[in-house]
Amino acid sequence: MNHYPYLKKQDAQVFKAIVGEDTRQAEGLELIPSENYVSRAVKEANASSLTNKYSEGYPGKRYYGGQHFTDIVENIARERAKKLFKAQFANVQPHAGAPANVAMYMALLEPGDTILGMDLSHGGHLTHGHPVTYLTKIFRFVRYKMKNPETGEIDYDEMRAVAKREKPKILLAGYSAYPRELDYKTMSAIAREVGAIAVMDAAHIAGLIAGRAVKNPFDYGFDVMTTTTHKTLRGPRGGMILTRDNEDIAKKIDKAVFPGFQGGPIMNTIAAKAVCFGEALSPKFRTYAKQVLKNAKAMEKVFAKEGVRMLTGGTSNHLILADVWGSLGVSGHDAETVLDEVGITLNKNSIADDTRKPMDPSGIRFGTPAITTRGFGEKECARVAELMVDTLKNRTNKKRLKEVRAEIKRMCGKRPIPERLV
Ligand code: DSN
Repeated sequence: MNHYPYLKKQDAQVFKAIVGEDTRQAEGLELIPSENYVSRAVKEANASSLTNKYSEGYPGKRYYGGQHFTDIVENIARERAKKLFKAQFANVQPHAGAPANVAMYMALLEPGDTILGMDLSHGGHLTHGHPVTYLTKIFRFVRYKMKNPETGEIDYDEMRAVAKREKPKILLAGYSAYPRELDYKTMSAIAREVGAIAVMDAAHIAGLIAGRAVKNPFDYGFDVMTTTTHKTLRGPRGGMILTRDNEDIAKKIDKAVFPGFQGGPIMNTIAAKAVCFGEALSPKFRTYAKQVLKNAKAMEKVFAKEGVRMLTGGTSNHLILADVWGSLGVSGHDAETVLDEVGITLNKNSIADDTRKPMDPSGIRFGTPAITTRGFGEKECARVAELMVDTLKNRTNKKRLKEVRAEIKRMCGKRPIPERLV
């Protein structure tokens, strides 16, 4: 079926590339843990006439006329987001996760202030203070790490000592490559002891929090949560900032997002966020979020049986970080390439204190949000994990790679990407 009749007639080049991507997604397995498939309803909202509208400001307080329907849409998104995450305030305008973090820093800090966050090589994110970002020219970042990469245990005594010494204004939880839960209660207590604001970057696990499959940092005294909306939350590419109950903080965040940092909100995306939040409020989404975790556990079991080292010993969330260089003698880059060849998409990833370079590190990172949306259960996920190890062990055997590719295509055929999610 041709979903793009006008595009096909008008612009054959772009049409061809988009259809190519549609086919790639349909016939391959998406294991990048920060990706997912949105519903047809989310796509329709995202492709709507709202893309034509400028709406600087917030509902009821805009700088341009014609805002009757944009106000309705943004208010729906805000109300649903608050309910999902148990927050009193929501700003749904950040264009993505990194802009959400930048706006949050701008709202809560002065230049030169200190942030205590997780080290990138131990699972943190670039915006948590990696030297390659411009943020490090403005703010001072200090880091905490895992005490033991084999268990994932964080040294909270050390975190407390660093917080007392460095006096951060923000104590930042959250990560993009850490497979365990953090101790929000202890982190929140440390933040209070040093007068810092406790912020969670929930970009990766927002859907798991919304689906009640993991803990909600707001239940443990966190003040602010930033997130993306397109990962486990299964919405359009975008960001959001939630404030638990402090109106003063919420006002500062609104001002920092607009006019402080961004221009006009992307209103078609905000409509798609509203639709996604509506889906995430459904009981079916809770079942989905729990299944994401069960599926990751099923993959963990296979990797453990095959003797592949997993950072932190396994997973308690949606992702696994495997040391393929240490265990199978294949680098992260080469693993990513050969798995791509058989139709499994994931990403190379540095592991804690990696001795290899970021573009060819020791690890791979993969997860179950997208294949769970596709309807895969534990048995199928275990089979996918077996095929991954098989592929990595037989990476020079072209005949075997072809057989694996064929099996993956068959699996995808049995589980097409769904149009309806609730
Ligand atoms: N690119 C995202 C991820 O894959 O985790 C983080 O920004």
